[in-house]
Amino acid sequence: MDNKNIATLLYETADLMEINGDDSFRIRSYRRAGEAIESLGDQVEKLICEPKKLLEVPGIGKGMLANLKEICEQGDLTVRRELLTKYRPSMLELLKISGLGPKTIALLWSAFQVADVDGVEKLAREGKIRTLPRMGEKQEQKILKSIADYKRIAGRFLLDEADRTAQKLTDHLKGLAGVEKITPAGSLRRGRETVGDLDVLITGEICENEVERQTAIEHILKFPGILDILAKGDNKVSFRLRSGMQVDVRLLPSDSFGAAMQYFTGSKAHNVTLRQRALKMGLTLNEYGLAKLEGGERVAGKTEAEIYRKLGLEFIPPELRENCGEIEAAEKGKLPELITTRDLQGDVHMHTVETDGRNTIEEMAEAARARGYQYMAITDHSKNLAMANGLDDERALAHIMHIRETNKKIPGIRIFAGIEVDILADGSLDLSDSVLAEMDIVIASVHSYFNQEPQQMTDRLLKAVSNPNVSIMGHPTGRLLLRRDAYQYDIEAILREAATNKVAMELNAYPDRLDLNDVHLRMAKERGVKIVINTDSHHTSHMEKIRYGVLQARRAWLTKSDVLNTLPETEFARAMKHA
Ligand code: DGT
Ligand code: CA
Ligand code: CA
Ligand code: ZN
Repeated sequence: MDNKNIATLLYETADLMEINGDDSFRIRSYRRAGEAIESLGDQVEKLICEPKKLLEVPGIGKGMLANLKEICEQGDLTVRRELLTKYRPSMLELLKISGLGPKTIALLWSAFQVADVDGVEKLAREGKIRTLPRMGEKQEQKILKSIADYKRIAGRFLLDEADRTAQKLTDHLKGLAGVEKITPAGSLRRGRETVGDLDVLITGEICENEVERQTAIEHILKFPGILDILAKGDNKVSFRLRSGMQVDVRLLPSDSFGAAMQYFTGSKAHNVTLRQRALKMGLTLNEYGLAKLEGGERVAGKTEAEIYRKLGLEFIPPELRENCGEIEAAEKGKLPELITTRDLQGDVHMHTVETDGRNTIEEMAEAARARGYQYMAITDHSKNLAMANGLDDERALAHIMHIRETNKKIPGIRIFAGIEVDILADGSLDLSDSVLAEMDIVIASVHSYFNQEPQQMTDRLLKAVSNPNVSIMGHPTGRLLLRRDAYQYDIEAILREAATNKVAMELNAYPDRLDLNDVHLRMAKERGVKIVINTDSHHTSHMEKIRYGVLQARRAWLTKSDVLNTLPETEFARAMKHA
């Protein structure tokens, strides 16, 4: 079990103990241990044989160590299991709903013996929750909204988690003789921002006959972390992982692999339109191939490219397959030449130990150089973000000096001096204009007062975008995928102002942001606003997440010329100064 799953187990245990009214000191010790393990560099599973090292971690004492041993050996904790027999496992799901804490859940349980999402929703609709102490109509409405939000996102996963799982599964399958290709399909291949279930296709000799396919399926089912098997057939197996993610694996003969890839990559809407097109041409398209309606002779199926060609279309990259005009464009030979990761010359939003990053300027620069970038920027936080130890004017100036010195010391990459400056509640910026003017790059971001009225938020952002020092709007809608909605404002108005002032919009590639989204990126492009794709790295290991940003840019039909950090160093530097 990895650290994240162990931490989740500890948090859940703490929540269940709170529902049970246990000692608050004990509850806190579980939460502290969970937090410590989440931020641990090494895996607990490995450290467990060196208990001394674990005991050095703040928040882990002898008692907790015994718990960790139990988790590593048994996959669960006795306390948690016992509490779950006293209460209901569905309470763990209720805890995921924002606004429903352990205390409220305990109250609902003792008053109504209700402990599941649908049950609570029914109580709220019937106006029964307002009869409880410290509850009212307002709380009831809030709970209903939270439940609606929860139902919308439940069972979906961030792109990088799906990607990691696909990678682990691929590694697991590689060992099997007779497997040739293992490819993720579905929403992951299309680069959607979140993934419902993981679709994986396998081909190779082992898929050619029933006996061997069964051998392969038995091997697949040895994948660690499988919680339960949902379906098992002749050429397909579905299972659920402990993380909650569902995985569908299909085993296919190589002569129909292209057709299966096309079908299972989707999207459904794209496939439906494509099939209608085939019918008009006297052809049928399904997961086995493209064939003539009359007589059934097969005309394509081995590769996707062949299928699109036979349908009179350019090859459509998976990211565009959403039935949003791509088929018409492919017919006319007018698909855009989509941006690729190789086009990017730099990553210009990063944090260091000076604020809330984990690495030094040198370490970040070396990691960026190793990726082959021409340039990068250090953009630490400003003082309004006190939690992150943000910079005031004086420290910001000293930091610029430090960045410039490091730039001289490290050859082979240009390190720009930048800042991610907070946009304060009234739209003014958190540092003096004279300090901002010293920067090569100024990213302006909202990190507070997310709930302003749309008009107030629009005015606030307009003011920030019209500050002549601002080069880029950071993570422009502030959403956190599966956690927090975008803040509301008139994005049209901001894009108009940004176009006038030559301020670029960020596409923040961090997988829980992916902000701007595809729709807004297309809007920006249409209005002549340039994009900068950044990782917002707080650690050298985050820089690879740039590819999720590129996937999102591709889904928005962006080309190299839409994205500023494809420019060579000097031109990019000029663009950041609106020159
Ligand atoms: P997800 O899992 O919600 O993130 O989204 P997808 O796109 O991965 O959807 P999924 O897993 O239900 O199905 C994978 C692909 O299989 C989908 O993109 C297109 C194809 N597919 C599924 N159901 C149908 C269908 O009823 N008709 C057609 N033409 N294709 C389908
Ligand atoms: Ca899927
Ligand atoms: Ca699926
Ligand atoms: Zn930020």
